[in-house]
Amino acid sequence: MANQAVHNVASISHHERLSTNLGELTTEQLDEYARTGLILLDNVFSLDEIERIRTSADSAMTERTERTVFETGSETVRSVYGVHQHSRIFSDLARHPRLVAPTRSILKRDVYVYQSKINTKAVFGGDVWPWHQDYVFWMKEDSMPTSRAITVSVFLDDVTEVNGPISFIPGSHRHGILETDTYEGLPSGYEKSPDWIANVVAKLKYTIAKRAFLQLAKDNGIVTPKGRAGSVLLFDSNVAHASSLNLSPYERRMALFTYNAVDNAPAASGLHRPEFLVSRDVRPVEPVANDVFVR
Ligand code: 6CS
Ligand code: FE
Repeated sequence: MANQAVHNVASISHHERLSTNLGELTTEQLDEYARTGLILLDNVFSLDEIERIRTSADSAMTERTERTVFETGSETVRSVYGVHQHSRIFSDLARHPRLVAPTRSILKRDVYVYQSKINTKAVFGGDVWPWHQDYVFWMKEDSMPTSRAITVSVFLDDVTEVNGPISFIPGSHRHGILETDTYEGLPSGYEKSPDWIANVVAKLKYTIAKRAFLQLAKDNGIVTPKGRAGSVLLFDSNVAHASSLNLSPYERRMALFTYNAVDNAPAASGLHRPEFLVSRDVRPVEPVANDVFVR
């Protein structure tokens, strides 16, 4: 029996060692994610790899297409959506093993890219994201069946306490959909925009009701994961999160990819939002080579 036990321990640690090499999460990391609804991985990409991604992010942010969302009443870019559908670098990043492997190890399913965006949180003008849960938008707007989706943020700049980090209530994902306030209609300043604009600007259509927020924040606290450019943050589709203004002179660009379990794809017939907000391509992601960004 003892040998068997030793063998088992050896094989588990061997597997863990292998799995961390492949970018999959370790047992401890999976436990942390299950408990809190988020996990920050430091220094996943080198600064040289990030530099290449930044160049593409900046050119995406200079484009003016229907995928570009501006801050209220200004020419400041808030987000650019569908970047994985329109740029080779972001198509490769969306399929990078260092993003896909951790995601698959959590969902334990094949995944596809549901949505991608660059959130710029511009210097001296990047506006707030009020407290919300992402799954509420995907359930109400796209009829996503369950919350088995994960958003992975790649830090393109250092994220600090002063340039608008994302705040989370750890463990809030375990309460399902929280009491929600719904704001119908087009937010002021966006009177000529399509309906979906209320899903992506500072005056969000669905926000967490103050009573539910206060209770959870008091019980669970608030965390604001910070890290160097190249760090990667994974968070659950139901974890409560928000971000404040960027009052600093430092940019806070993030590339965010939402991965959905292939067997959780909403029915294509029910989709009314544009392709750059909810992808119709539900084929499992085929990872690219690990050194795709290494010159
Ligand atoms: O509606 C959406 O798809 C987007 N809106 C928010 C507030 N978060 C999820 C997603 O990026
Ligand atoms: Fe969100």
